[in-house]
Amino acid sequence: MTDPHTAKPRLTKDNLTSLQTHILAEEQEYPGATGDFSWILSAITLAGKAIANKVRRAGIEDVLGSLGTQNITGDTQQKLDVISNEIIMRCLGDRANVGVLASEEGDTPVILRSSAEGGHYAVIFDPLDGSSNLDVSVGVGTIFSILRTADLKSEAPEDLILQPGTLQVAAGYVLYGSSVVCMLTTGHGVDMFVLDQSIGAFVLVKPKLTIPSTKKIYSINEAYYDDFPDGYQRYLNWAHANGYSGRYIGSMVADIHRTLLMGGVFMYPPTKAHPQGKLRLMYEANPMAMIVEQAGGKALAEKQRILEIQPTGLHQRTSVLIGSPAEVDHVLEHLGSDS
Ligand code: P6P
Repeated sequence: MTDPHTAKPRLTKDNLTSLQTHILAEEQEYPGATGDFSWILSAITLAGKAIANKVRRAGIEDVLGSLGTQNITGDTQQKLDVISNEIIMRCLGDRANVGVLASEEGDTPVILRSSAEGGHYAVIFDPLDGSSNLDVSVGVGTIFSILRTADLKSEAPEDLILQPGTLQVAAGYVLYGSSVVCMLTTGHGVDMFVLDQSIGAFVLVKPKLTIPSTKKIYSINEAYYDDFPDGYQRYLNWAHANGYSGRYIGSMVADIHRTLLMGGVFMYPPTKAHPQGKLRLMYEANPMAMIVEQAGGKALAEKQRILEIQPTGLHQRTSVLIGSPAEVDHVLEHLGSDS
């Protein structure tokens, strides 16, 4: 008689599987899992539900518009940036295994508890990516990356988190769009969940999602065409001549989500304004790179694998070339000796 507690869960399209159930099932499947992830992920999804509620009521409650302040990376802070940041800090703060929190909205990482006190993980996040689009109801999102810190001897905040993306133990995003979507990987493929408002739970809709290998869609802000390195200009000229469509939302979470589901390539190359690229390595590029690679895609900074970049600062920027393997290769073919 099979023990019902150890039998491998059978995921069928008829199952109603919540994110928590799915993570617990995954943890049973992988030796050594201690339930740590489900504890942290339940805090992140709780924050996602609370932020989704705020975003959905943005036009009703006085949470739109900017605060007139800038964060350390020079971005104008929207009211909801700060509100979302506070929600995430409050949800994660009481998770006893979280030692470090680091946010796009915070100058430096926050140490909650040392490794000796049980703080074994760091959560690094962009609380509301794309928030400048909020006033016009364009999809925005929370991006998060989870690193282990237990094995590190240093207690210096930055040392604890400046690890290459290959060491992320989990990554994901919550997209606040026409539906609220959570995309998650713990290193064993990518799973997509949608918030069912009627029961207040993220339910599994696409287990082990894979990115289409090819699709004639490129996603880039072509306004900067004249600023891009020659190779990107050569690629764009080739794409224009080969029947490609341009799709650019200006919100990384929404652009990456479309690329994951439909295929294509998303790029933010170096420009005069951002010679290193605009997007942030630790809490935008790394988590997205882990998700896309786990879904069978490619994620590069020029020609280097994003996940292999050794970070030197919490807010450092990088160029980004992410998407379907065949589409990333088409861009690489045109970069030639540029970089
Ligand atoms: P641009 C949003 O401000 C963001 O950080 C990303 O979400 C997005 O991909 C990018 O900047 C858009 O930048 O220069 O095209 O407006």
